[in-house]
Parts: sequence; C-alpha cells; structure tokens
Amino acid sequence: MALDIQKIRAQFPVLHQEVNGKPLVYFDNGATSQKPQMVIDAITHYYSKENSNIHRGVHFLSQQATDKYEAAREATRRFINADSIEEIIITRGTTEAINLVASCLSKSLFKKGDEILISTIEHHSNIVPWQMACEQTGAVLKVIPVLDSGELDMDAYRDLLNEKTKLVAVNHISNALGTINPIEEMIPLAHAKGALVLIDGAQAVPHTKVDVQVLNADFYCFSAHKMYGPTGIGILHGKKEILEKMPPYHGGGEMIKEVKFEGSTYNDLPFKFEGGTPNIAGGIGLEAAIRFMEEVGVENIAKQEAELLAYATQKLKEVGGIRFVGEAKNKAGLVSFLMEGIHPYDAGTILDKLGIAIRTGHLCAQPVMARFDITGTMRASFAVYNTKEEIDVFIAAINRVKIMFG
Ligand code: 7TS
Repeated sequence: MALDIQKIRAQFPVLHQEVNGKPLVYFDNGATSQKPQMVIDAITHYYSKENSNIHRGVHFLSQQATDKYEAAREATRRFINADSIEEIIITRGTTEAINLVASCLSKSLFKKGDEILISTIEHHSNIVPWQMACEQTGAVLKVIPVLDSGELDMDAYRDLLNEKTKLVAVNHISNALGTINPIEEMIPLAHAKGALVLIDGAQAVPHTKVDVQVLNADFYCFSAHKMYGPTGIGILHGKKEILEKMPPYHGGGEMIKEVKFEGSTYNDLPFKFEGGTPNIAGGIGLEAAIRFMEEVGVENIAKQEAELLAYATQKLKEVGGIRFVGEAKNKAGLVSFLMEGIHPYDAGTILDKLGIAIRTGHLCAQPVMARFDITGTMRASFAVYNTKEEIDVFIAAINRVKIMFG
C-alpha cells in the first residue's frame, strides 16, 4: 500500500513553516529527524501530568512514570526483536552507548597488543572511544579500508581479522556515504576469530528493519533522535551473557543493589549500566517514536526513502558537474556530493537562503574525507516525510548555485 505522504507530513509541525521566506525543505535528517505530534504530545503530557522520578517512589505518579519508562524499554525490545529487556540498556544516545562499551571493555577485556578493528567510514563517535581504549590498555587500532565506491574492502577485512582481534566496531550504515555495510557477512567472520562485534546502528534503525537476533552482533547501538524521537536518549543492545560479565560504567544511584563503605554490590541487568536519574521524558518520547514508525511501517519508510534516493541521484546527475562521494550498490537514503569548483559551505549557505536545510562539511567523519582527498561534502539525507517535489526545489536551487558560482 502506498503511503499518504501528505498525511504523514501533517503530523510534523516543524515542517510547516517558512525559513528565510521560503517553505522549509528539511534534508538534514541524518543529523536529526523531525518529531511527529505524537512524540511531542507524549513528552508534553509527561511534564504536564506525570512528572516524577522513577524506580523509587511508592506514590502514584512515580509508579506511573516508572511503568511508562519501562514500556519504552519493552517497545524497543520488541522493535529490534531482542531476547529480553535485560539486554536493553537505555543511554543518552549512540555516542554514550559506544563509550560505555569501550570503557567497560577497557577495564575487563583489552590488553596490550590486542587489536580493535574499525573501518575508514566511521563517525567520530565510533573512532575516538576506541582510540581512548587503546591509550588506556595498549591495544592497537586497526582500520578496514574503503574502496572508491564507498564499499568496505572485504578482502582486506578478512586479512585484518586474526586471533589478536578482540573487537570489531563498524557502522551498519555510513552517515557520510550512505553505504549499507554487509554486516550479516562481517559479524560471523569476526566471531570465527573469537572477536566481539559492536554495530553502530545510528543511521540504520531509522531506515531499515533491524533484528538483533538475526544479526547476532554482541552490541548494537542507536539514537532516538534520528528515528523521530527526542534527543538525549538512545539504546545499547548487548547480549545478556556478555553484559553480565562486564563491569559497570557510571557509579551512582539505580545501578546498585547495596551500598556499604566496605564495598557495594551492583544491580541486575539492565539497571547495572544505568546510574542516576535517566531522561524519563526522553524514554517516553522514544516509545511514541517507535509507535510512529510501527504505524507507518518500517518497510514503507525504507521504500519511500529508496524512491527519494533514486530520484535525487538521477536529478543530480542531470545537473552535471556533480561528484558523488559514495556510490555503493547498497545505499541508504542520502546523497553526499560536491559541486565542481564550489565550496560546500558556500553552496550550503545559498541553499539555506532558499529555505533548504542540508548538512555541509566533514559530517563528523574526517577520516572518510581524508580518504577521498576532500575536506567535506554536501549531504542531503531523507526521511519518510520528504517528497519528490522537495527534491525538485532542491535541484532548482543547486542549478542556481551552479550559475552563481560556476
Ligand atoms: N554514528 C553514526 C553513524 C552517526 O551518524 C552519528 C550521528 C552518531 C554515531 C552519533 O550519534 P549521537 O546521537 O550519539 O550524536 N551523526 C550525525 C550526522 O551525520 N550529522 O550529525 C550527526
């Protein structure tokens, strides 16, 4: 069944405004998506009627807030098909989820000479935590190269894997190139060498069906704000038997069973990794965002975005003088590109004047830019509420930029 995009757009108040006197065209969904009314309402309702701390009060509001926050955990479990809620750690986002794993494994797993394998096309948040882990433990960072197409060099990956590899950390979908990495193939190869696998799913969960049991990674992380939910909340899925062996991350309330000055004992999963009062409104907003995605249908979202990608790619080719950065066969709904002789920042500024929001610059992926010998790109990234008409507006603006600077 075809989606009624206008009906979906009607649910997003932000989209219905002018920017610089022009109707907003929002193509910066890779940075953060807009929020539907049901997410905004869930958060407003929580602060208007339900605000209370969770997991501690016997009073009505606290119990109600606890139930709602825990409903988000259960909704997430169902959404990604995790085995149990003990495997769903609620974090501030992908960045915190990766830092949590890097920090805990630095205390418990990595030793001098071990290898941590990442790829050239990672977001900084899946690079720097591992560099910090290496600094702390003497482990060595290894990097899977990327081909000119934007696809990972799988032969090099096989060669890099060895008995010293303790962890492979790669993204599911690249934020800079849109490449969908063959993680179904990569995960078993890593496991065969005894390495753990962390998948950065920040750009995948908003756009494609993720089943963590089928994928079988040891850790899978994502952020609510890129999937129509609020900022400051995200998920670390981890396999129970691995999370149980890991030491805690932040010390504080909530993550303990008993505290004595002689020593404390830690809480059961998932709370062992959730010290302090969490982002309760964020959790409630995440639950609403999952409901939104389920109501629209993740397959329908993927299909709509694939159509937008094909259309935008074709139209950009027709403009001429466009260099695409990342042309993987298997690509998600974003285009990263450069206009001949025009700085991305200049082009982005003109587009902004025309009401069009895209991302320009290194996209928090400087090593990708270095690999392609550029300092940045222009990136248009799509969500389910975007339309071909918006792409036409965008292409007209690109043509205008070309005339102005060309
Ligand atoms: N991993 C990937 C692949 C990402 O795209 C991002 C954010 C992150 C991790 C970090 O997520 P956070 O929610 O913890 O910040 N990517 C982008 C982007 O492409 N433009 O702005 C943020």
